[in-house]
Amino acid sequence: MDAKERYFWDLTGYLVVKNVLDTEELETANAAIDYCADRINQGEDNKGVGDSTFLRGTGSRWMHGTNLLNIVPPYCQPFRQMLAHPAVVSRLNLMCGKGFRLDHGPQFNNAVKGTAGLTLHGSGDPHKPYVAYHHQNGGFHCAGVTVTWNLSVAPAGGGGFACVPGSHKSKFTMPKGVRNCDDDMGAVVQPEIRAGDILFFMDGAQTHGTHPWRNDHQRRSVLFKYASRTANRGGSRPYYEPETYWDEEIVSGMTPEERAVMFGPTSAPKTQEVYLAVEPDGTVRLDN
Ligand SMILES: O=C(O)CCC(=O)C(=O)O
Repeated sequence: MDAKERYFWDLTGYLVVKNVLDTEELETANAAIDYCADRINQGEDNKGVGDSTFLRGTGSRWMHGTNLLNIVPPYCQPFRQMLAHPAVVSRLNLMCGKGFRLDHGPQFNNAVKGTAGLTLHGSGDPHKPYVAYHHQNGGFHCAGVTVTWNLSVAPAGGGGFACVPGSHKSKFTMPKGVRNCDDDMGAVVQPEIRAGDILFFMDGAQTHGTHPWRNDHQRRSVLFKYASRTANRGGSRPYYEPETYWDEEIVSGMTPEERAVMFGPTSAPKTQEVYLAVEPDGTVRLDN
């Protein structure tokens, strides 16, 4: 990561690195996606758009139940090569610190002409210290960074990844029109990303989402969700349930309040059962 990249990353919260994959590598990765394309699911129309008009479109498309690292060889190879690619390691060592790890993914995000966008999210709102961005001693740190490998071009204005540059440092609540893109005040950018480019973004710290896909060709993006060594982003996995994180016999018979502190770490708990409060009379209760 050179000084120019460092400046852009710190300023905006994202970075596009060009031409990481050559033509042959792109062909191989696209052939691997073709191999398992019948596993692409399409969700309900407008599911992730909330009350937005701008983001509306047909259902989002992704591969469910298939991890691209685990498809039959040789098709898994392109994705295994992406995992600890030098272009990734050299930058993540600085962005989220040495010892970073893959938290979840890779996630294949697909789109065809008319596919809906995704409401903008992140920006540390509400503040999540475990994936937030901060500076200390002349360096920076972001505990949640996603690296997107682009297997087809996303022309500027054509849809796909969109973000609010600088939002990882914002001190104020995001206006609704920015979040749903109906009145984005010019704050939202959908950068051009060409096939073979990789995108780094501060997933969690920066406001981001997707714009509807307007191109005749498919969107083909593979998202690797990395975290700092001690951060944990994925909240939907069984491993954070008390019975898995500990052993079943250790948590068996615990009260809901005792069990609340036995969940494994995650920045996105998919349950209210982890929150506690103390009543005025000193009783500890689940806070939901
Ligand atoms: O598809 C994308 O590029 C962005 C997806 C997204 O918003 C996310 O992974 O949180």
